[in-house]
Amino acid sequence: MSKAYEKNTITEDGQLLLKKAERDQIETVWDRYEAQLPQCGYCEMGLSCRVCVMGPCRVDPFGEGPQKGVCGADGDIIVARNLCRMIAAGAAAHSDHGRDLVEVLAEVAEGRAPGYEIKDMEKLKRVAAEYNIETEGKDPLKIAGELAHAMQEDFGTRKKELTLVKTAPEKRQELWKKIGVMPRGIDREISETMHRTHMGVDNGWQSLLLHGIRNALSDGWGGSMIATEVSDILFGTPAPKLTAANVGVLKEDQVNIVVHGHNPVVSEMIMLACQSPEMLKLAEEKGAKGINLAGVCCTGNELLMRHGVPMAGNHLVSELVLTTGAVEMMIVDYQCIMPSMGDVAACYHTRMISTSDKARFPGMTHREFHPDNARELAKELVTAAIENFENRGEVYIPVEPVNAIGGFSVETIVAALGGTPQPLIDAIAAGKIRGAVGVVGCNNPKIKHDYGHVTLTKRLIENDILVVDTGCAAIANAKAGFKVADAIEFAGPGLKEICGSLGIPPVLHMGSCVDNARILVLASALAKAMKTDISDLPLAAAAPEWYSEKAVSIGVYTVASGVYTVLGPMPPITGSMNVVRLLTDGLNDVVGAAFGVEPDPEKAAVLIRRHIEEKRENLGLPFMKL
Ligand code: BF8
Ligand code: SF4
Repeated sequence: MSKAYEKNTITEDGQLLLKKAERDQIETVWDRYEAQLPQCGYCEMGLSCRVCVMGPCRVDPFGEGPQKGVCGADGDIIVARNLCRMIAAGAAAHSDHGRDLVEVLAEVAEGRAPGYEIKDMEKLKRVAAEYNIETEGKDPLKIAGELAHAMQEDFGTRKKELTLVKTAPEKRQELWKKIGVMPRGIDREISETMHRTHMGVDNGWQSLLLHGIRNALSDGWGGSMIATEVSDILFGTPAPKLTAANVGVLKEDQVNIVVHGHNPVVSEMIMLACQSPEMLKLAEEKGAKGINLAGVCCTGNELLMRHGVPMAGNHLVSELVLTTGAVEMMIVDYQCIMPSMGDVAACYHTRMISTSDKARFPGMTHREFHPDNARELAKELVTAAIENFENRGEVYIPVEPVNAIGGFSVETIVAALGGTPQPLIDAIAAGKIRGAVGVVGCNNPKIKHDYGHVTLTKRLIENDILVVDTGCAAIANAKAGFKVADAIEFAGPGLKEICGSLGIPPVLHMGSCVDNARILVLASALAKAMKTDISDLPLAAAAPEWYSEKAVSIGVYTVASGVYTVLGPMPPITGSMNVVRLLTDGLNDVVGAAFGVEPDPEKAAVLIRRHIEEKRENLGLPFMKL
């Protein structure tokens, strides 16, 4: 174990590869973070504005310098505007990803997407029914076409409200209507945020933030939910699968291909190509024992959930995965792919391929995937990766992989419980499980890599709180060994008993970041079964190491759905005490939940436990005072 790198990451593979990176003179995200210090205080507080060219402006937080921008906007307005723009960008990222899937579904319906098909017929019919599409005796491709069309309308402006919003508990829907945040078209809310935050439009910090909530809801109950549902329809609804995590999943004697990004449209085709006998034969001819596909970040989570494809690492180690020298090819789509990746790869034999018409990167070869060429292009790329095997130099894979189980869709969780959420509710009522928490989100060099996720998760499960996770948090917890049946040894006695009897780990991998929609569906199912609202349940969420605009959108729709959410890093809002008070307290009176901010996961665990016990007390369940 390397002492010098312990301050950056708790992971053994991360520490050892950081040492290797230093030896190879590779600059990493941590080096660049340090070079940026001290970061701009105005920006950190949300008090700088470059919305127009009368600026850029800043408001002095100490009251000595300017208190208003050139246009007259004060700190409250500037902070609220900046936050809303973060929500819009995050909602756009998730929702545009959803749109890409809907477009593939439409192409499948037209027979123009060779290699793609409808994998989950039951889900196709169930989701179609939500859209009031008649399915009885109808050809599945016709249903798929009509569903794709109806979903496309959700993106536009033809409806008063998004279709899937009606799957939320009724009380929640009524509340959203009452306070005027019922999301309409997905694109419409994003576009309206950009309009409202233009100079001289919405200058009420409260009304801005209220629209920010509506925009975020259009992501959670719209774009992200559509992304998840259509991914399940096209690629199958996940069920528990054995897999493995950390850089040790790379294989010295095989061709290693790593997929990085978010959209399964590309990675699923790569996986199929990797499995084809023709490709396996070619790999053998080139002296490799096989083709090993691994994931990084959320496209990795998508493959892990559905096929058990192993996970090489999460966001902050994406550069380090390349320093193993073992990766023949990395294929990326979009989101969270550092623009430095091409530079790192240039020091090894790794070939870097970008695939999305909307995402280019320095040092990568651009090979664009579209539904009509995806199958053939995937084969071409895998062939090129195999041919690159002989160009390998030194290989350094310093750790053994950790086993994990992934693939807990709501469907499989409910099935494991015997077809209804009732046993889970009974366990919560009896106090064997005190509550459930979604630990989600990214890595961020401001927090020691994986420390936030792993520490918080450990404290929660040892206090009988069930953890569900997604995104980079889920990868961190897989690497920490929390996702095997034996991990019940880390759990408190009640959680251990329940998970032990069901044969499931105490930490359930629910997928990628768009799959936070699955957590909404689960929370909604619990609330409906208990005939109450989500905000009454002993639930919470946490994003201990978040960094991205997507995470801001997720946080806001989670709180707006009634779930207390604790953030690790502070969002850029401290320049306005009005905004801080609203988000951390005032929202309780508006949506029945608010944010907490606590970078220390030990303290975050206490905040969450206290919240859960309070909710239990309110429900008349046995509770303990903390
Ligand atoms: O969508 S958790 S670092 S990879 S943003 Fe990105 Fe954050 Fe990872 Fe996935 Ni989500
Ligand atoms: Fe400055 Fe106002 Fe323009 Fe922002 S919108 S840059 S505060 S003048």
